[in-house]
Parts: sequence; C-alpha cells; structure tokens
Amino acid sequence: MVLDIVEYPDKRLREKSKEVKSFDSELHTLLDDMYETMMSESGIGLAAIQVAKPIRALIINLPDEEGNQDKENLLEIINPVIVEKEGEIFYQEGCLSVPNFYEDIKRFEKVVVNYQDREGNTKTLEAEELLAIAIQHEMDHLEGILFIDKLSYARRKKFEKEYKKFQRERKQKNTKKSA
Ligand code: QAP
Ligand code: CO
Repeated sequence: MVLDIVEYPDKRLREKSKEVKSFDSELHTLLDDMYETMMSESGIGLAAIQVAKPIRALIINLPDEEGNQDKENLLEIINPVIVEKEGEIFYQEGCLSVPNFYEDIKRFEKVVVNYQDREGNTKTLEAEELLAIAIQHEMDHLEGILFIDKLSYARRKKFEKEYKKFQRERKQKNTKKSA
C-alpha cells in the first residue's frame, strides 16, 4: 500500500525516532509499504518517520551502473549505528519530504554501519560515495534532522523562499484540477 509522505514544514519530521524492538509482521508490512511509497514517488531512500512512523527504520534502493533500480539491491536498515567514518564528499541532495529542492551537502565519504535486518539479525555494512551519503541522509531523519538544516543562513533563506513558491504553485494547480 502506498502511504502519504509527510512534507516539510510538518513538525512530525522533527520527532526523534524510537528503537525497533519487535521484528514482527507489523514491521514487515511497514517496510513493504515504505518500498511501494518510495517507488511510487521515484525515490532512492526513505525513513519511517517520512510516512509518520517514528521508528528507527529506513530503506535505500540505489540504481545500478545501468541506472536500473533493482529490488535485489534494496537495503532495509533497522536501528543503525555509524561505527566508523572518514573523508568528505559533496553531493546535490534532495528529499521526498522536501519536494522540488536540491542543494549541495557535505557528508562523510565512507561510513561503516552496524544495523539489523527485518528479522533482527545483526549486520555490518561498509559504504562509500552515494550509498554512504544516502545512509547519512536517512539516519539524520531518525534524529529529526533534514538536509536543509545543513545549509548556510543565506542558502536556507533562498530555500524557504523557493519552497513557499513551489507549495503555492502546486496548491493552485491542484485547485484547478479538482474544479
Ligand atoms: C535521500 O532522496 C538521498 O525533490 C533520498 O521532487 C539524497 O529519494 C539519498 C525525490 C541524496 C542519496 C543522495 C526528491 C523525488 C527523491 C524530490 C530521494 C522530488 C522527487 C529524493
Ligand atoms: Co530525506
């Protein structure tokens, strides 16, 4: 089932997500619904809080070298902890909860993450480049942090202005459609 995505400036995105303790069918259904929701909006990563579930779960599905987004490469990451990090990398990030805005953000280039899978098995993942960026972006959601929080004052101002304009135009478009 495709779920509604919570969008900035909704305060729910600022909640700190809670540790997952039950690796049950409810969790599995949520992960399945998160995948459907992410694919329906052409996303590559989604945290549970973005569908209003404040639990420490996220999914990432990066395209391969040919640009195909294969479900075989889907990562389901529960209760993640970064245990090693190094380097610096800049990437133009976006977010399904902040539609239509992209900006360069600095992240660690490599991270090592301990996490659990949907059955509760403990795993370790060494990630670099885009995967490392995606993990850091999604893990920020678990703390109520958005990529726009990392912008300079001037760029944040520019964002707020552009985002208000986007919301206004989308609202107008939707009003026309239903008329
Ligand atoms: C997070 O982002 C991420 O504005 C996932 O109109 C960001 O899936 C991972 C999206 C950077 C790695 C690098 C954004 C879709 C999707 C939009 C996304 C939009 C439609 C963002
Ligand atoms: Co995001």
